[in-house]
Amino acid sequence: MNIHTVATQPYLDQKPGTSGLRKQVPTFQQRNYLENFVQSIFDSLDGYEGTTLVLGGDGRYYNREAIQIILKMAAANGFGKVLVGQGGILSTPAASNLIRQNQALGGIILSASHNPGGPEGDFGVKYNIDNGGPAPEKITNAIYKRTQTIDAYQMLEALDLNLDQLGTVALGEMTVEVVDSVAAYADLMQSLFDFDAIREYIASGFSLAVDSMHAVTGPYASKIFEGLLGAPAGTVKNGVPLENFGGGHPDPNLVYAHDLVEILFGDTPPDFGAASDGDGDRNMILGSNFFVTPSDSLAVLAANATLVPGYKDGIAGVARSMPTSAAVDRVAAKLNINSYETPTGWKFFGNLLDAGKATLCGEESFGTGSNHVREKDGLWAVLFWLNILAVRKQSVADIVKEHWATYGRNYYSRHDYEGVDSDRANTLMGNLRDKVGTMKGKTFGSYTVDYADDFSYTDPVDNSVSQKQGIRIGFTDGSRVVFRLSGTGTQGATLRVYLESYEADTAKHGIETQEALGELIQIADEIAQIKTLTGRDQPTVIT
Ligand code: VG1
Ligand code: CO
Repeated sequence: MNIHTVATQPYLDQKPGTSGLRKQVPTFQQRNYLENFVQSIFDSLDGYEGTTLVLGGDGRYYNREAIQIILKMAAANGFGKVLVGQGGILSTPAASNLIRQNQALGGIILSASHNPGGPEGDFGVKYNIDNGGPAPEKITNAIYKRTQTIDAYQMLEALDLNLDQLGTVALGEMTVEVVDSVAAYADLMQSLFDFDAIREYIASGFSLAVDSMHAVTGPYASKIFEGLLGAPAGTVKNGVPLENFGGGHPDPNLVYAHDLVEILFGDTPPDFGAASDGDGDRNMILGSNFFVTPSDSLAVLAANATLVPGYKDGIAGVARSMPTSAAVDRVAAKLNINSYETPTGWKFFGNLLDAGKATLCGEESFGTGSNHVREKDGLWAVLFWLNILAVRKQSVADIVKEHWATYGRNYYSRHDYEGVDSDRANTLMGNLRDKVGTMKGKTFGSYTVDYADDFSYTDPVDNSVSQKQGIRIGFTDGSRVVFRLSGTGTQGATLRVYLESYEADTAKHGIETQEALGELIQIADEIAQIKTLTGRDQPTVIT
């Protein structure tokens, strides 16, 4: 065997963000850049010799090259086996499932999720641990620390493997198994949902459109919706994964998934529509002429969970990221279960899921999931909705409106200011941090501040503390404004402003969202001086 120890020098910018290390492709293509980070992952793990690793990505540009490099490094470092998705394809939830099913030590998922792909687009590397979930901060901090001092990595000299051929081959002393990217995941879905009921409902005329946005979910969606559930050919749009996602931005929201939005808000809309993001862990749910906010979606799933076979005995608890609306908290209160509030990013749900404290989790950013894996799961959420619809046989809009009538409506919107100058964004956040201590009791228009802080989270399982997770300003009527900077962007800064206001009165549930939040939007600008400091008149993206 020809194993080389290759000398290298640290790159100082390899700090993982909300979801792994994300950089522009040319950054990753710098000499030893990927190798340094991967070796730093390995160096941060204990006892990996002889263990199994799962490897795959969302199919974006540089996916295949990176997989060949990582396979040779894993072989040189003494891993026993790597399970790699066929063609290098694994959605994030499918990778999480494979890690769990195969008792792997962990997995490397190559994705920058919703960020655009292509030679000038973004690339990313995430490490997931043995529970199938994103590495917690303790590990990402250790990886980052290692990247600061790394001086060598291990590399096997070998020919590239054929990633398209299913089966097992040797790479040095390591085994590489190329596995079907979809099969195990599709089996898992069938164990959770009533596929017969959904199939019958579709056969009876219920119509749907699913947009994979030329990203990783294409093969999964085609097999599940058009194959197993018998939906007509063409139900899955943009179902072929492309290295540049067809030039699109695989972010399932009203702005970037506009093709699907036009279909669902068109003249002859189907009953149901859904879109997925780049790596398949997020989802957008639409009905005929109706948009379900992700926060409401989580609440509806929680309230209807017992209609679905996999959750028929009820849910132990729910968890939501801090900026996610409190809609699910109201469901939890009624079900008499706990609702946990965590920082942004799926890594904070892992302990709650492992400890059985939460069964369903969700984020306002179109991410929903459960204890079936340890990642958010876009197609799982779509199937959950389809199962509920097949049982209740009502429209999406009616189900959500009934939900509001029962629990009240949490009007909700996120305003993103993308590509803002980093210094200005940091000034804005710094100013807010300086202010929060003295805001309680102050009034703005018709709102009075009930609390204001920089969110800090103490994990109830391992007591680890995560600070500075976003500025929260809560008002006495339950409304909120939250400010934080994105941890997934690669250029400048993205300011995210989250707005929420609660309305109990059913007669007032029909107001347009931006109108309902109008006064709060102004107050957010007044408090944070958004327009002045960012130099922007309006957000880049409103979801
Ligand atoms: C965003 C979302 C967050 C999500 C993260 C990763 O992070 O806000 O809720 O968990 O993306 O999702 P940020 O730091 O940019 O706000 V994904 O689908 O990109 O893995
Ligand atoms: Co994603």
